[in-house]
Amino acid sequence: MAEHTASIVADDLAGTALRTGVTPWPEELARTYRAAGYWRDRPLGDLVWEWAEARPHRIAVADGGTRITYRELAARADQVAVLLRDRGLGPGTAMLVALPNGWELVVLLLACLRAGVAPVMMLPAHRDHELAAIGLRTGAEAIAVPGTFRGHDHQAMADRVRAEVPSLREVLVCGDGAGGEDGHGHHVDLRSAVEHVPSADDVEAHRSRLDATPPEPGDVAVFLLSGGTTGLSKVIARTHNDYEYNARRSAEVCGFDARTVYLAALPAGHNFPLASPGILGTLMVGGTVVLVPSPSPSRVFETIAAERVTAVAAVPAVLSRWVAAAEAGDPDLTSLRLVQVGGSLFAKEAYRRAVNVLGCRVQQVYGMAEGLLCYVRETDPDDVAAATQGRPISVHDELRIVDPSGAEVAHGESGELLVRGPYTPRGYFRAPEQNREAFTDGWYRTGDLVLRHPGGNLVVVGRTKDVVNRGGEKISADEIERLVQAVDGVAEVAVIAAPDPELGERACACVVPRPGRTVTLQDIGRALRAAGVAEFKIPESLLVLREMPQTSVGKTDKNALSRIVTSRTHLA
Ligand code: AMP
Ligand code: DBH
Repeated sequence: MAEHTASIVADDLAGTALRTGVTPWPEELARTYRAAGYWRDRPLGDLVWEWAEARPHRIAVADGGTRITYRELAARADQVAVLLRDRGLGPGTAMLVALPNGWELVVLLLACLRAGVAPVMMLPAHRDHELAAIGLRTGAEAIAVPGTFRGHDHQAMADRVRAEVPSLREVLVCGDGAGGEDGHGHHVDLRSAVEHVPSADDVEAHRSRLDATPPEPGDVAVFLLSGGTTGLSKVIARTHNDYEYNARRSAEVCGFDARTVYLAALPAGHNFPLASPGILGTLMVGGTVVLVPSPSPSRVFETIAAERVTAVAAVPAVLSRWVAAAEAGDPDLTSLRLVQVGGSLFAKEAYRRAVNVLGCRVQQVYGMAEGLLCYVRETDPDDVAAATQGRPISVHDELRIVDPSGAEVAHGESGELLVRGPYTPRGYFRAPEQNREAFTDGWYRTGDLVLRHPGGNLVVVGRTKDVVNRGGEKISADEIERLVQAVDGVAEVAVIAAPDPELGERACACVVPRPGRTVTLQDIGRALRAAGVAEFKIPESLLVLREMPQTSVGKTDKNALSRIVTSRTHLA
């Protein structure tokens, strides 16, 4: 009875709850985007059955021994979507999703889209600190976690997060031991739900129930995280209209088609493997998505050979590991047509080596969860492919390259990139303060320094934003500074990027201890771990100072700190 009531409530939800945090595009631009065919006014969930009907028996998802056809995928997604609706989750609600790559994640994502629940794309590496902050920001009502993954008890963590986030009611666990044995009886057993194959009658009933109350195309389809500029992690609301275009146009630009076998090796919570073109782009064109939970070279090579993978995305740090391993061994990579690389700077030399060793096309990608996607095109000459990060996917992507005063720089000069367009949202979700800094009249300030290559592509030459780009994983310096500031014995702190041969950058904490006190890297690590901070964000080196270098206007001089740290790294 209680469940029945909940389902009625969820099915009737207007979906407006999340809209309040979303900055809409101006009407005039929205009209332009519709007229140009970018925005199709169809919820992403509608596509699931369109795909299933166009190609019911093709393999949509392959993961180890599990192979799922497009029809089975739709049936399972609906099955889980109905479970969500029965739990009171529907349009206007959000769910933190922190599952590792696997077929279950794809089913859950599509289930969310079918039910109108906005998945908040977390990473399995996130911990209490990130989950709670993002849960509060989005008002998430559910969280989906693995059971135990890489030795960490995600179920117990989900319970702790639930205690901190008042809106959070439902814990869905995709793993062994969910909902029973060990005192988590209230958890929803997601594994059984994704594994259950519904009867033909149930499939029809689920489908018509879900079709009756679809989300609005301007609603939030997916929440992505930004490593962005200042403060706590920001959330980016991507609408059905803009994200559908994002994936569809990416697939077109990258030449994905029904023969594409795409390997999701980076965590699917990232925009790159999710929709650039990634998982969504592959499903849209009838290809097959293959997933691995870790991008280790051995696992990736085995999978490429076994599934005849044709396309894969990597960040430079991961790709360099693959290239080194491929040089040392002799993996069968003959099926590979395309390796995409992006997320942080990829050196020209690394590009050349990757092309030689992998023997396939290597495509640089410059993208952001905030929207804008740039791809090198297949027709670009080799020197352009080596030295640039591509160009935007849409003629309606508007780009400005500006100097610190906001004036446009001369052609070929570098400056900060500002962007707006049909899939670049006009503000972060529920973050008016950060939006004042990061958005001007709908223009997103990327914090990236770029210039135009003579051929028209963009070259990323640096950044103005205060982040550490650790192998493509962005860490906000400001967020870590707040945490380190609270560590016992710390008087002052600045977090900077220390150059690293493997990951590009790693976080370095520069600390002035309180008088008579010492602070060690271990102290910082222990305190941040106790605060439930994700491991990848914990500073990996420490510079102890008697006083903080300051600029002439009395701010911490991070350039001076970088010089000290870089010279020390060179000595080491
Ligand atoms: P996020 O805002 O967390 O999605 O991260 C996007 C940021 O990653 C961009 O604004 C750039 O700073 C960086 N980035 C992405 N791709 C590249 C690339 N190919 N080269 C250099 N930086 C990149
Ligand atoms: O770094 C990124 O965020 C990124 C890189 C490449 C991205 O979001 C994307 C492609 O879509």
